[in-house]
Amino acid sequence: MAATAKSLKLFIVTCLHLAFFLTITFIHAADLTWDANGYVLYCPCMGRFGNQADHFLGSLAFAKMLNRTLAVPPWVVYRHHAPPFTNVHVPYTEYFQLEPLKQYHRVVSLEDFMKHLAPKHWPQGRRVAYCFESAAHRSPDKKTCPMKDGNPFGPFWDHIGVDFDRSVLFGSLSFSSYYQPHWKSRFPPSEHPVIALPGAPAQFPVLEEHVGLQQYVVWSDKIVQEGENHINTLLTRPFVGIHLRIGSDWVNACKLLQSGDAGPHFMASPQCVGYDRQNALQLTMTMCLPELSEIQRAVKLWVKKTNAQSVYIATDSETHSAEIQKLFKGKVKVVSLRPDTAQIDLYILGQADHFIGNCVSSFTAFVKRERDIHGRLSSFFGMDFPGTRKRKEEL
Ligand code: GFB
Repeated sequence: MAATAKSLKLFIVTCLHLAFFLTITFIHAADLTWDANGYVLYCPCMGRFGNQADHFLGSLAFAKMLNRTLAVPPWVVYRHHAPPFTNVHVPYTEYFQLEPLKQYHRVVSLEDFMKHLAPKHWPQGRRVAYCFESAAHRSPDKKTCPMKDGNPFGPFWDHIGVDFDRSVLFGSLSFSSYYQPHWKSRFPPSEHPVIALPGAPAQFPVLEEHVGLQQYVVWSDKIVQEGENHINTLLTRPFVGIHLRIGSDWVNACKLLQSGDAGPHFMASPQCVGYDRQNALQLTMTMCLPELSEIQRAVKLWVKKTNAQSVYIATDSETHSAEIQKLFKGKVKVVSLRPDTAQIDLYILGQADHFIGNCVSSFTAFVKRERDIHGRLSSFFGMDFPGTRKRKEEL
C-alpha cells in the first residue's frame, strides 16, 4: 500500500516537472515570432573576448539603426592550449543575460534563431551571405563571400549548422550611422530578411557614442554568484583590482608602438588617450607594457589612496604577486585565481574599489566601461588620473 502511494507521488511529481518544462519551452518558443523588419547575423570572428565585446556593442547599435533584430552570437573562445584544443562557442547567456539587452533593442540568441525561426523562415536554400566586394574579390570566382574560409569563420558557421547558398556583395557602404538610409534602401527586409555577415558590422575599438551600451551587458546569475563567492572568501574590502596584460603576444603588439608603427590610437587606447585623434594624449610604452617598477608604483599609490586591505591580480601571464606582496610587508593580502577564468577576472575587476588597467587592452576596456557606468574609479598603468588633461583644457 505504502509502495503504491510512493509510486503515485513520484508519478505526480514527474508529471508536474514535465508540465513545468513544457510550459517554459512553449512560452519561450511562442515568444519567438518572426520579425518582419528582418535580422542581422554576424560571426564574432575578430580577436578574443575584449575585441568581441567591443564589436558586440557596435553590432547592437547597427541592428538598432536598421531596425532589425540582432541575432546575438555565441562568444568564440580559443581553447587551443587546453582541452578541447579547439574553438569553443559559448552562448551569450552563459556569461550575460539576454533580457537587459531588450531594453535597448530587439534581440534573439543565435541559437534560438536557428532552432525556432530559421527552419521556417531562413531554410537551407535561402541562406544569403552579405559582404564587401573587396572581401569577395579574394574568392576564386571573385563573387562569393568568404563566409567559411579558415578559422574561426568555418567552425563558427558549422557550429550553428549554416551553409550559404549565394552571396550579395556591396561597396560604397560602411556601418556608420551616415549610411543608415543607404542600407535601408539597398536592403529592404521584404527582399533581404536576413543579413548574414562574415564579421561584426562594427568598428574596433568601439565608437565613443556606443560605449554607454555597456549598461545593457549584464552578467549572468552564474557569473555573479561565482564572482561574489571569490570576493567574499578571498578578498577584504576595500580592494584594488589590477589587470596585467604582459604576455608574449602583448609584448609583440607593444613593439609596434616602440618602433613608431603605431600612433596614439592603438587598439583600445582611445579609452585613455581620448577618442578625438587631433587632441589625443601621448601613448607611452609604459601605458602599453608597464615594467614591474611601474606596476609596483601604481599599486602602492592606489592601495594607499584607497586604504586597500587587499589586491586582486588578473593577468594573462605571471602574477608578480610575490613582488607586489613585498611592497606591503604582509599588511595587504594579494590574491589571484589559479586556474583563472577570463570572465571571473573581469567580474572581480569590475567590482574592485579601485581598478588599474592597461590602456591599450580591450580586456581592460570592458572593465573600464562597466565601472564607468556604476561610477567606480579606474586608472591605467602610466596614467593615474585619466581625463585630467582634457578637463584642464576644457576649463
Ligand atoms: O580580451 P582580449 O581581446 O583583449 O584578448 P586585448 C586577450 C585575451 O587574453 C582575453 C586573455 O580574452 C583572455 O582570454 N587575458 C588577458 C586574460 N588578460 C587576462 C586576464 O587578466 N585574465 C584572464 N583570465 N585572461 C587583443 C586580442 O587582446 O590583443 C587580439 O583580442 C590580439 O587577438 C591583440 O591578440 C594583440 O585587447 O588585450
